[in-house]
Amino acid sequence: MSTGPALEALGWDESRRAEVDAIDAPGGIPGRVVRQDRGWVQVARADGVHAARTRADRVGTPVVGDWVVVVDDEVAAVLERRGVLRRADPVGEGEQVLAANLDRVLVVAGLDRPVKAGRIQRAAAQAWDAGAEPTVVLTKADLVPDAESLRAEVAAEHPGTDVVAVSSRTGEGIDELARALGGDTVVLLGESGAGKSSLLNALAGAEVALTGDVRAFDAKGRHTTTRRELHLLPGGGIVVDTPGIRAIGLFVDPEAIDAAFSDIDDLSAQCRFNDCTHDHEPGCAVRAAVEAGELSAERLAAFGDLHAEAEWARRPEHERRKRRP
Ligand SMILES: Nc1nc2c(ncn2[C@@H]2O[C@H](COP(=O)(O)OP(=O)(O)OP(=O)(O)O)[C@@H](O)[C@H]2O)c(=O)[nH]1
Ligand SMILES: [Mg+2]
Ligand SMILES: [Zn+2]
Repeated sequence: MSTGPALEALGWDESRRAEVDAIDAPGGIPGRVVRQDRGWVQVARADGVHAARTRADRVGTPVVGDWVVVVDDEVAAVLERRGVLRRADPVGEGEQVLAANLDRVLVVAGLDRPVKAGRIQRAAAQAWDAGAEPTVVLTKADLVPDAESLRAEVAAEHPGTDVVAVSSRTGEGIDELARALGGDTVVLLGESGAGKSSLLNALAGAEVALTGDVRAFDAKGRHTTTRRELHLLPGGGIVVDTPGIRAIGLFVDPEAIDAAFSDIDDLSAQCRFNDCTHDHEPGCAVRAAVEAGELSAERLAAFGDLHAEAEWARRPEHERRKRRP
């Protein structure tokens, strides 16, 4: 079975070999899912990209980023997921897994429109939940007179989260970002028209993804990118482009929200009660910070709202039907 440099470029980690060896699949070929369809996946392997069937009763639903073992053009096994990006299932109950084995989430927002704090907070919580680190990427820096001061403003609004400003048009900030990504597997999240696919192309130095005219989706609500797909950058680095989604229902562990609001989490260590809800308890260090003007009341409210939403999403369907929060 060949692995070698081709698999390493896909993010292969030698520690996975034991996992592959433990699978009883003679002639099994390891590879990484780059695209998923109903009943099929496209798998990048040492010998190129090949389609493989997936039978839900045997292997569940492999997602983009999964490592799989293929036998006779069929997925025989999915290797252990080291973290998944997920959301509340938009149709059914519980969670929907979007991608697996990610190192970093790029939260993409265009500077051609107001940067919405809520989007960044939600995506940051999703990132930590996936075991990945969030980086906010403000695109279209070429469209504003002072991108650096906008970047600094957003960074101040989201303590503990890296924020960079780039232009896919002029190339500003792209090389630095590419270097920071190294050989990581990253996923691009952000609303339609934010410039995710343009960023992918800029990082790749080639037109690997279709990009769209902003006016097209303003008028029709259309998305240029219609599926999640994993791309390899020529200089290393693995990027999963996604379609912009209008709103996501959060499905994360509470700790992921705490990680996205590390400033509040740090303060709460000084609250008098260790189960303080920062709502009415005496000796609350978080509310004290709001009163002292050190923490914005909006940020504290957003923190509470996300916790409530995440808790709600985890309740069983019959309970959720009774009452909305
Ligand atoms: N001026 C400028 N325009 C940009 C930049 N990045 C993207 N755009 C433009 O923004 C529009 C949307 O870009 P896309 O990359 O298609 O956006 P997307 O986030 O992939 O959108 P969806 O695929 O629909 O989710 C296109 O018209 C791009 O040319 C940039 O850095 N500067
Ligand atoms: Mg796109
Ligand atoms: Zn408190």
